[in-house]
Amino acid sequence: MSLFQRSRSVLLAVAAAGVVVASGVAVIGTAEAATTLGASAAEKGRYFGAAIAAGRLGDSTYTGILTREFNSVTPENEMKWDATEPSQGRFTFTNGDRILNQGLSNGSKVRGHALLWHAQQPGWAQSLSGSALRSAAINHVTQVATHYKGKIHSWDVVNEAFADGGSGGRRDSNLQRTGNDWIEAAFRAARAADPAAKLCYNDYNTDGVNAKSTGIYNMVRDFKSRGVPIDCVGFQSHLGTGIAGDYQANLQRFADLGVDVQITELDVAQGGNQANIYAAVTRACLAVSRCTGITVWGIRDSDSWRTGENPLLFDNSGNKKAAYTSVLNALNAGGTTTPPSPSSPSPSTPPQPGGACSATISLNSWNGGFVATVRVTAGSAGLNGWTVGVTLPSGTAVTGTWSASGSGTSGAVTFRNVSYNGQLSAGGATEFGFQGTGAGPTATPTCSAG
Ligand code: 9MR
Repeated sequence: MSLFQRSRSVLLAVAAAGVVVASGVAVIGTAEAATTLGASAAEKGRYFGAAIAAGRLGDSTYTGILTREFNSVTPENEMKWDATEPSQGRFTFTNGDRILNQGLSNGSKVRGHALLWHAQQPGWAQSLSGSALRSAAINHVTQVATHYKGKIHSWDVVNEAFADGGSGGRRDSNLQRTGNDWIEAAFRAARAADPAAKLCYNDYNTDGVNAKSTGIYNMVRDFKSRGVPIDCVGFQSHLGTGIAGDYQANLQRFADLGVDVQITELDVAQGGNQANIYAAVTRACLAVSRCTGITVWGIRDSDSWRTGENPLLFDNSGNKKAAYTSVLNALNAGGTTTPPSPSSPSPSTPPQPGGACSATISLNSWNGGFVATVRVTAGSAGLNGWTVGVTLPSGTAVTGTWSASGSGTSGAVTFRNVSYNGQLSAGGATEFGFQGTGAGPTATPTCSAG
């Protein structure tokens, strides 16, 4: 279980018991409404997050609100290409790690933002083109996703690649000029580097059914039909003084393609409608079972990139605004739907082994490769060590394994537990994974003790 999964189960367990922890005070009783955004969202199986800046972590008003209210963080700038690879092949993760550790130490999820984007590229990448840029970009995805492997809830793998206006097509950029398949190449590289992270496409001006959101919808549908690994779509939701009437319907049509949806950068211009628009976004997310969380793009108005627009939930002094109360009320009032388990891919019905153990496999495949997640479940006696056998189709080769020790790369291959996951209590389960080239295995794996 990764750190964030562990924290999430703790949060959910707390919520299920009707215990709300706010400002260090535990309030017991099912009738009590949650008093923070994160606790209330967690009761609905969702997260409520904020974009944060490493440079503000020394401000105690800021971190006080952050740790009290939010259970997800996104680095506002610290994991972007210019920040993480300022010169080619030299990676700097100091500030990204500060955001990561701030989130993990508070039991929060961490959204990774953003592996590839036409903006905020380092100068050296801006001056590249063609195959040199393509390989540099894919190397960037691989290196950054590998550095954060196992710790990121969702990655914005590609950000803002579609054009505004009515074309519904791609935005021109140096990345786009390397070939239309740059987005799927990025998603495949991200999956291979961090199989546990949900992989999102993220964009703005997509907050309703329009030409741009439909262009993205068609890309996601195509990716799903061809097995390109994509798990989620981020709707930035930088909103003005109105909200599209079909905001929720638009989220739902993406969810119906088989991806999660997330509100990733919410902020709303201050005006008569600010509180109502925030509430409408919150209700829309709660009404779509695959809408797994909301992130606001900053904490106090003074932290916002939208200088002078006061678009956030806390004023410059850190006081809760009317918009805050309206979001909290909407969270407390709503949400009869629960998002699917975050541990996907995993089988929906757990196996009930009669023998020592059993194993099931789930695959994320694409043309030419796959990532396999194998779930090992102990039988009625518990286990002190396990071995899983997998038969690979001809032409398939294993290229990497995690949380198990593999033997063989083609044909009949076996995987044994590593030191920390061999002991399973009766009925207990653990997961390991491997990736490979060629077609993924289709036969049920064998499992034996020892
Ligand atoms: O909030 C970010 C701001 O501090 C940066 O200067 C800016 C640089 O382009 O990026 C802002 O964040 C953007 C996000 O990464 C992607 N969607 C739009 C956000 C607001 O511009």
